[in-house]
Amino acid sequence: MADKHAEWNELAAQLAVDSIRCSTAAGSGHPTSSMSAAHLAAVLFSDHLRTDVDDPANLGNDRFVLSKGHASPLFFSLLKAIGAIDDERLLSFRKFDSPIQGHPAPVPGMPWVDVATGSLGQGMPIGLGMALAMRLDDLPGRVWVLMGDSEIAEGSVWEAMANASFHQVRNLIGILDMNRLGQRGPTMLQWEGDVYAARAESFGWRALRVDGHDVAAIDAAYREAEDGTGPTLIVARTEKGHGVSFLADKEGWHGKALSDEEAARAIEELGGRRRMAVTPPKPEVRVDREPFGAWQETPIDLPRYEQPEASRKAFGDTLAAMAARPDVVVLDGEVGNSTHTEEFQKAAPGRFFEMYIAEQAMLGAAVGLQALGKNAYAATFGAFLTRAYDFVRMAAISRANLRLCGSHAGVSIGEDGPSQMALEDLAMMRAVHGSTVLYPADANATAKLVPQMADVPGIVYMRTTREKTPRLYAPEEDFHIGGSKTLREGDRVTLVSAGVTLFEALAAADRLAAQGVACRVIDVYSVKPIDGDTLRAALAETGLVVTVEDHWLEGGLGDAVLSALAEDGAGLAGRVLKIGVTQMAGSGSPQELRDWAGISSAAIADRVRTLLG
Ligand SMILES: Cc1ncc(C[n+]2csc(CCOP(=O)(O)OP(=O)(O)O)c2C)c(N)n1
Repeated sequence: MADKHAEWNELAAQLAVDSIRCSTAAGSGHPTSSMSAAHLAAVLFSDHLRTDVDDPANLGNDRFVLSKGHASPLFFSLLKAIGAIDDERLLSFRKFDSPIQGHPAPVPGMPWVDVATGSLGQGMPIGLGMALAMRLDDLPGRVWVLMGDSEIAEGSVWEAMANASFHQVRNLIGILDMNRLGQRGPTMLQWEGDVYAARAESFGWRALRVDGHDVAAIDAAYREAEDGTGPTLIVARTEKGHGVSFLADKEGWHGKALSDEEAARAIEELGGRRRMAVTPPKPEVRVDREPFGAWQETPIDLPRYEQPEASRKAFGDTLAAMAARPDVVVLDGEVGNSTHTEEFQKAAPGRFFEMYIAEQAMLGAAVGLQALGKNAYAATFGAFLTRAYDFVRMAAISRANLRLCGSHAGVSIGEDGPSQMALEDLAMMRAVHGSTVLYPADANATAKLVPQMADVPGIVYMRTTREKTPRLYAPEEDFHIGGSKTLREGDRVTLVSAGVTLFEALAAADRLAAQGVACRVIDVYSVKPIDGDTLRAALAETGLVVTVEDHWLEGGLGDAVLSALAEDGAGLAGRVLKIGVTQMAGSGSPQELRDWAGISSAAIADRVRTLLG
């Protein structure tokens, strides 16, 4: 055992030295945040984390999530120690075009990273999703999440911890690197480990307290945490910059690389460079990941609608039909009877996760589930997805595949008033890199699009409507991402809309037709990618495009249309008018509110008549 201890201590020193070397070479980075966790990481990667470095995709591997992503020098030094990368690669840290980026991300050349981190407070929700995925697949793996002590002020950590104990997750282990300091100085609780432990226990976790530089104590805590009795938080008292006299527990060193001269002194104090290599324990099982789209051909018995129905209900019904696909899992934020994910819950209760009113934990868990091969749909009111937007942003950096649904769009939700109205959701989801944004108008269009969401890479968002809308399309009608439907063929003006306001646009076209104004009406159910060819042709042929949406004018459907018209610099001539919500709504009936907002058929027809003189 003494040999083991010496080996772990040597490895910890090497990790500290390499963290200094790579950050000094880069001229930036977080060496002291890495050094505090060097012993914790050395013991974990030498003897506890069961992973095959040559087979990082193996679903049987344990998972390590560096929630304090700024400690990337430590992580990349670990990758060097286990033979995943060489020293030259390590020293490419933060250089242009290197996969060894400022914070870990699953970029090409970096298959040992499952998810991007660096926005603090995300690792625990993601780890929870991974742990749930392992349970679904009956895998014996564990998930280890390394967090900072300033980081743990994030509410998302506690959302996930409450959900982990509620969902009786047994294979999730948090390691709290309690080094007393944050970015600009001391943390709220500094070294009050008992308080962290008591908080964890009150959230239904087991808490273990250790000296985070005592390898024997760390090893013992890991062994205890591995017994599978419940989620465990290891509260490890550490020193930031440990092992170097002028760094240890000193303020003012966060996020600072050492100069060459300081690095030389620090490395000398740490006992110089080492060339240790370790092999982590092998995973118990080897399980292949299914290739992307493996379940695409599964026959799905789609619902068919003959009567008016709400698109949110069609979303839920279609999800229930998709339970036939074993890869599909669904999460909801305690509004399943509003979003209608409850239909999936009835069909496949074991693959439904009620995350309660914890939208950040819900989206983080969805990212973790998809990282281990699940096809995760998550839903809540569109308005409440805004509070988890940072998770969506980071999911894009993770190259995650997420299927999101926001119900209760626009002023059309009616009486509940503005706190429940999604009026920013199209803008926020359009702005996500590589995203797809869908906004079907009727139940049959919804039923056709929900399954397609499952097999598009990246983040796919569907906006649904609260109220029932008329049946516009036959169940046989085909819809595809990037497509549109031209519902009226007029040549004086083009009305472009989607979702609930499409019906107002159609009614406006009827009013105008009665006065001899022939309108073209286009349903852009695919807001991103949008059918630019059809829109450009419409502007060229009618000279006037009017967009109508139940969303703020900024960033929504109208701006999507404008972008498409401007896309190829074709020098199109014509006029464009955007109609959307511009005033803060109150309560009222859906139709009253659409009239008031100026997005009803009468208002649209008036605006068009004025424009046409
Ligand atoms: C959500 C979020 N807010 C702020 C930051 C900027 N930031 C990076 S590291 C850091 C301090 C983290 O302190 P701690 O969690 O104690 O980790 P340590 O570096 O001390 O180990 C801050 C505020 C961030 N990355 N993410």
